[in-house]
Amino acid sequence: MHKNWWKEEVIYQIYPRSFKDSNGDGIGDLQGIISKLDYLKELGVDIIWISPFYKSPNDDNGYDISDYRAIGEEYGSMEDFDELLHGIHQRGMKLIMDLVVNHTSDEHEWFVESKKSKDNPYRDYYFWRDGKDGKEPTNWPSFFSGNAWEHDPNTDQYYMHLFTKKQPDLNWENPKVREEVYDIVQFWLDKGIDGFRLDVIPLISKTFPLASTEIPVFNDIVENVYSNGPRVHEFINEMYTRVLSKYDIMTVGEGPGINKDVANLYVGKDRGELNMIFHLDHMFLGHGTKGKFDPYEYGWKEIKILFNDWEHSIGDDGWISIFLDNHDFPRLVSRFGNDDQYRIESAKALALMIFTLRGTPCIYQGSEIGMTNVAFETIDDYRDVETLNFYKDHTAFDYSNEKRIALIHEHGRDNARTTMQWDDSVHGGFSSQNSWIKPNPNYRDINVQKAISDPDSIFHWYKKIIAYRKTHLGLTYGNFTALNKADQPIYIYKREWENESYLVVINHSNEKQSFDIPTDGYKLELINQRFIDSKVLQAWEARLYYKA
Ligand code: ISL
Ligand code: CA
Repeated sequence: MHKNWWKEEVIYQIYPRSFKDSNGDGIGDLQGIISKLDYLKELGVDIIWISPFYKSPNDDNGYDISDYRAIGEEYGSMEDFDELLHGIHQRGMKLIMDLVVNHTSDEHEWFVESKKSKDNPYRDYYFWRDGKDGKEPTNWPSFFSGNAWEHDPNTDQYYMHLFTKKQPDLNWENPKVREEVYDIVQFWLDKGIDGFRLDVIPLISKTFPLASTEIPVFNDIVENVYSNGPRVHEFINEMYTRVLSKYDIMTVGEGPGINKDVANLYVGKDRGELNMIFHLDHMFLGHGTKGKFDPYEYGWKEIKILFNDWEHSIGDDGWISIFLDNHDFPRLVSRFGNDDQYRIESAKALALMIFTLRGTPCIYQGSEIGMTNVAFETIDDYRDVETLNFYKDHTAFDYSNEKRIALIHEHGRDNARTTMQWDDSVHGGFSSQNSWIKPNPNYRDINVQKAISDPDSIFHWYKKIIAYRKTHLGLTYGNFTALNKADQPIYIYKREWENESYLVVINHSNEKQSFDIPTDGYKLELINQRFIDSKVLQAWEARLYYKA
């Protein structure tokens, strides 16, 4: 197994709009992040990934960029950015930025030009097509409701947008577009950042001719039509050769549509592409024909099989990140754990999994204190464009309003986007004023201040495991073997490296469970609750054993 720093370190994701507001406008900002760097250092994380804070009209909270070299005014200035980067480096941490180059904002100057006329020099930066029989050029569904083509009356053509209509897709076939992107990448690397998270990177190469599809299931369309296009590896490799390879940095690709069989084409160690991916297979579990708001039932059996299979396929050649939530999905304790009776126990058990499966762990802000999903009563309190579009979409979803709200409670992205809960003061210590999105009312109970003062908190458990992982390289490099059948309500696996062996035992159920895997010769190093019986696990009990 090849050694690399980015395998040994821990990533922490910040969603800047919701992390910390420094100036009372209700929006998180760079000075807010700066004021919390000591907190992150204390937690023990190494690599800070910040979701986009470039100039943007914020149709999709910054994933629609109108100027790649400017900081969004609500977030601060370039001086603030320099101060942030310096503050991170001074504390021995690293910064990776979000690179969103599958699409731009429709307010980016390239698109403003492109829209002007059919012979504008920027026309070919995007995908423009004539309609078909007075309708869209293809039947492609966008990620966020409706068709993926928007009509422009001025030139009577349609442009492609796989996300919202304010996020037109860039045409990577055009060498000028690729040059522009590499320039942007170089601009930020020359500022001294430590890498990128590449948004929807498998989508950058389209398959021609752009044609309607018969595939009924949305995720299958993503995998087979939108992702993994014929030139995707050529493009990524070109970016690597031209810029990325010249710096000691890390890259992590976000991978909708990357399945375990093609993953190593992106992250195999000799491919000259990416260091690791965030694959979304476990995140997309339960997404039915029309996506997340058309759910089907799944359970831990599917989750474990998926993790085991991925470990197998990636093998010693590639690398992935391990995470159970981010800004696009529900909170991990609400989705995979029990955010009611066993909130603390289950959040700790899931954390043990994140830090002991093979891959670089990634924590999403607030999960280190066990933040939960939110359930706003009315649609007026929701902000996410995906949620709002779904609520309005009465053609694709024949649901009552109650059903819509119930589905939003369970699956909406705003679950992860409520403001960070710093203390129990009004606004949860996030801001001195009302924020752009309401806080989760449980901030009076669940907050950082309280977590830090309680030695048994989820926060201190995270801190302990992170420190342990750093001094036990076997948890990074060791091989992985699942030891129990996937249909049992427990997850037991081994990690082995040189003469070391680690045994992880997790009860992912609300009931007691017994287990019969031998632990002879092992020492119990970490346990998330009071030890009662070596062979009986309490609800959501999690243990880490070690033997050398
Ligand atoms: O959120 C999702 C499910 O509804 C995902 O399908 C998500 O759209 C997909 O993983 C791509 O996500 C990334 O690109 C989007 C942006 O909205 C997300 O926040 C980002 O993580 C477009 O840039
Ligand atoms: Ca602010």
